Amino acid sequence: MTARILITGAAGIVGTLMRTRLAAPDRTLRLLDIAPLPPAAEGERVELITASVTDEAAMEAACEGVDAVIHLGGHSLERPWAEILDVNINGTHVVLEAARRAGISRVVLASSNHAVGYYERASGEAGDYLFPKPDTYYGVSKVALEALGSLYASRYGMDVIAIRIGSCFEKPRDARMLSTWLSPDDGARLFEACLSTPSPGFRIIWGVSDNKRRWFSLAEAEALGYKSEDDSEVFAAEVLAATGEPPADSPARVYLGGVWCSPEFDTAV
Ligand code: 15L
Repeated sequence: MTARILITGAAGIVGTLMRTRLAAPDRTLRLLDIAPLPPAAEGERVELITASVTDEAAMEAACEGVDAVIHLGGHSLERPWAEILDVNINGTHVVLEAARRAGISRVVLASSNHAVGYYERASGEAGDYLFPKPDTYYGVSKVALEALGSLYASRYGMDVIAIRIGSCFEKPRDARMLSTWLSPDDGARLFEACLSTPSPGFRIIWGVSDNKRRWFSLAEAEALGYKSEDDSEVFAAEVLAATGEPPADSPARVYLGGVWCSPEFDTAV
């Protein structure tokens, strides 16, 4: 059991879903975010830090006495290039460098399906280690995050796992998410596997539940000990009745990244 885990971006959607699920009696979660974090509940073993992942001194202090880092921090949606560069790309460097200086050997990085969003679904199951094909600046930042993770693993011998997360929400929200959904409980199972698997070196894995409509490989995640127990199919009727299926030729249906591949996601115009 990893005793003290630093979670960046802990006030975000995934961070919030993981806060209760990664809690354990013999573990302290050090939660860091620039946004306000709900105070500790009765008996909850958490330490709360308000800081940006781009703040080198704050990140160095946050890494003291930590056994592993789960880096979820950064913009989770498309933003103008300067913001992505600063928070997502530079911020990931700051986090990895702070972890290295503190002697932390295990880092789990939140990558995204948008690192490879322009792959067409028609090309078959998306394997592990798919070559980058980002759909946005956000997607580019996730490719950079993976590259930084690889560098820190190769150069410093750290164990770094980048998870290309599909869609981690309480429930799938549209037809695409019936394929890309990572249930919160499976998310916790996946993070636990990433924290405990012995000497993984550098890996890129998919973060997805074993959905009947799944597009992404589970092989590399399962090789680390992950076993999904959820399937979005239980929500299929409800989701399709509420949102329907987009037309077959729309980006939402053609690409792994869905609507992120449409012109309205171009922040340069
Ligand atoms: C992501 O990477 C986003 O952070 C999240 O908000 C979702 O949009 C998700 O991808 C997705 O593709 O569903």
